[in-house]
Amino acid sequence: AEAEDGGPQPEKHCGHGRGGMGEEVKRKEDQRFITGRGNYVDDIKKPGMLHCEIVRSPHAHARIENIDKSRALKVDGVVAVLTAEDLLEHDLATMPTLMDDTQDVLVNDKVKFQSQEVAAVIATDRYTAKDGAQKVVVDYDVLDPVIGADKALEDDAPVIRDDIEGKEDNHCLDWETGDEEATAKAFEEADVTVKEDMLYQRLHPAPIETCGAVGDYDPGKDKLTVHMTSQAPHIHRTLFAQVSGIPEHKIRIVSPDVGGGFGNKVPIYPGYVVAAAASYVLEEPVKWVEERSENIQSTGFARDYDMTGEIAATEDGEIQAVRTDVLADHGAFNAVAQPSKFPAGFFNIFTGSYDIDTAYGTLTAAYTNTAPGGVAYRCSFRVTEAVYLIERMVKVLADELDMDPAEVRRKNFIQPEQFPYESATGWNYDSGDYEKALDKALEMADYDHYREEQQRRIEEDADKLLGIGVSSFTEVVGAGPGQSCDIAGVEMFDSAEIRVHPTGNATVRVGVQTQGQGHETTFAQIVAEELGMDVDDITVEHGDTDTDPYGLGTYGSRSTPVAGAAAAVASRKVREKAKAIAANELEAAEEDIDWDRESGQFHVTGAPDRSISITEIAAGAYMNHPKSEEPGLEAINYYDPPEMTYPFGSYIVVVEVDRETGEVEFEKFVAVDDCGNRINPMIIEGQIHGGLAQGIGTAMLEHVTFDDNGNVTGGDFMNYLLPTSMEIPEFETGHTVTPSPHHPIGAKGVGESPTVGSPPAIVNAVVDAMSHGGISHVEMPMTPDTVWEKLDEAGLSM
Ligand code: MCN
Ligand code: CUM
Repeated sequence: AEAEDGGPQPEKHCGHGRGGMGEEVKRKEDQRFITGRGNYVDDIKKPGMLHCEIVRSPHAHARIENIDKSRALKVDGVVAVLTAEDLLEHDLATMPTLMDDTQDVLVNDKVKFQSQEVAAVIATDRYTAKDGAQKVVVDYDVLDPVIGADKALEDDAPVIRDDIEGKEDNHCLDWETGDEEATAKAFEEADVTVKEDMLYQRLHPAPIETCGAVGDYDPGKDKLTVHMTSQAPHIHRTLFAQVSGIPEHKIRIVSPDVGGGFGNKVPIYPGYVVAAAASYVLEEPVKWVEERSENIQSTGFARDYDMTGEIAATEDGEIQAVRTDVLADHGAFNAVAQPSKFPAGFFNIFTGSYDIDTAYGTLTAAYTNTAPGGVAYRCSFRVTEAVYLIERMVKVLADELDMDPAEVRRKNFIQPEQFPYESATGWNYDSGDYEKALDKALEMADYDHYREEQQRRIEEDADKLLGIGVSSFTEVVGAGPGQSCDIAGVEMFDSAEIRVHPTGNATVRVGVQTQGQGHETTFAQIVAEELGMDVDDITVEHGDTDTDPYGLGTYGSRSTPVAGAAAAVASRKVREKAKAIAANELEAAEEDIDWDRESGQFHVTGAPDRSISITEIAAGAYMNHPKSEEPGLEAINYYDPPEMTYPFGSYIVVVEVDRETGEVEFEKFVAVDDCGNRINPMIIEGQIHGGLAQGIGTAMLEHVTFDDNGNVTGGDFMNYLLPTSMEIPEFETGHTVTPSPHHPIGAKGVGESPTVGSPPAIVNAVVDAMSHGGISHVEMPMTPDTVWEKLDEAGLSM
């Protein structure tokens, strides 16, 4: 059975047995990963390869008065020491950020954050490079650092960006959305209004593999090859061409196996440029791989939104308006990784899953003496912050009205028949059935039982309180329509190319780049489904700009919504041509050839016996091609999505809060996700598990902190706490299926849903344990001391 758009219908196709849509195909890439045969940037070794170590500033704000290279150059094995001056000669001293700001590759004049790149030492091996780096003497004139967006905007704050002409303050940008007047009116007239301040703290994506690159300029071919940890090789090639002046066809970016990205590998970092520039200057391959603390301290961080949320509602819990005001810390450069027309990302979606008439949001961003921020971290372009805001505020409202938070949600959900739905801030939701997902989660969580248990513990004055948190989030992924979404000016389409070979197998090349999401499996499944091929007969390639079609890369859970659509459309193009070949082989008219999804065979209408498989057709395409067609069997598609997709879910978290220690333990963790039609349920479940772990890290442990001097006090894994298996409970996952009406296979993205949706559920649960004591909010990360203070404030501590 085909859906109207020709795509498979939800969940009906599990098990044609060829590894198509909906089958739990084991990940093809895992063979090499679990046998230690992965090929990461640091595995690349080239003859004559040199190594690069970056000298970083110990100060957060300082003018460089002098750099003395002489002692470093005397170290045996040190080949060169590069500074801004050297890069200036080659016009490589600065690079554009993704938001059109200009960042020094190596500091030219003034250091703007601790660990900023000051010089690069190139040597025959890594240890010698490090020895050399310790012998570079830099004289600094230390300036007062500006830490904290609020401090940055004070009148007498030192100006960080005096490199920008006429800049006399640390103001970075203002942004607003929605209807100010109508929202103000709704608030004036409302029965009930609630307000809460909340910080979405600074986080670091912390992939297992840090960032790195091997630059290799070949003077013979006049070609620069850069192997680098990139989530977006093509756009990085374009930016490299723009920075270096090297023609784009003379640059090859290869992103080999990537050990996790999570947004960290979307921007371009100075280290990449230094490795490439050093290779260009020295005409030898140069490798740069950063250490863990360098990764945490100097590569982009995420969040750092200080938000105020407000809701206006009726007495019986109908939400009439939402208002928010944000103070954002953007660090020393505006390097946020968002489509360029969205300075606050997709934060506009803060009306969430609810049918709310009017909304208004404002944001002010400031420069501070910290590493450039807003890169993204499993976030869908600031949707994480938006979801946190609205899902926290709904809980605040429910407590104010003394209503069940699940009921308040149910009352306000956008109803299935309202889709496509335009939100108060102008976003077009494609499809949803929020109540269904919530009901399923409530049932899985045994919600009523825990509500009773919670009451019982309060009445019995138990040592451990119970809290139940709900989050019914809506995500927006699949950037995006080229008209509104671009990265550095390039429209955010994506691509897939399929070549079916004479012996009946195929190579698929895609414009997105996997970092652990399993694309080599799931993209093969899409093609297997659409061509009736076996998934084992399909190889997926990605991450090489010399061979793959141009694409915008993997982030914002866009691979399935955009490149996945391209893979389906390209498959259907192949299928059309296959029909002509089938007609030729079967001696029938092309109009009389049907394709049967179940069997994967092409057959003459009304005569299922007269059939032919894609393998036989492939042979025909090369060995007996119809004269009406070109030989060969391939197709390419560049897909510009008409709209984004809006996955959603309901998460329910039950926690125990220890009144004596403030410790929080997870009693139950239920996640019901809806990402439309599912390609590989097992991979989806893995994505959910990983993302929930990161949501727990966010809610309970993680925070990049600074002291007043701008020292990163959370800059290593001793101080930046990641969750381990000890902190992660058993997850109970479930799903509903609401296909995207505009996506060729009805799929939505899912990679970020769990990280986006879970932090508010967790915080809501901890607050819920104490709300009878009047507690309305607990700031993340909810460490035992933070929680204990709240218990104490509520008179609940022991
Ligand atoms: N999928 C599916 N059916 C759907 C939707 C998705 O089977 N309806 C599958 C996809 O085919 C893909 C995976 O789930 O194999 C994730 O797909 P998608 O939601 O399209 O997200 P992307 O592939 O674009 O991945 C990006 C997303 C982001 S933005 C971050 S950040 C993140 C995440 O994925 N980083 C990750 N998950 C990660 N997982 C790993 N292991 N490593 C990272 O760095
Ligand atoms: Cu928002 S982190 Mo992911 O988009 O790479």
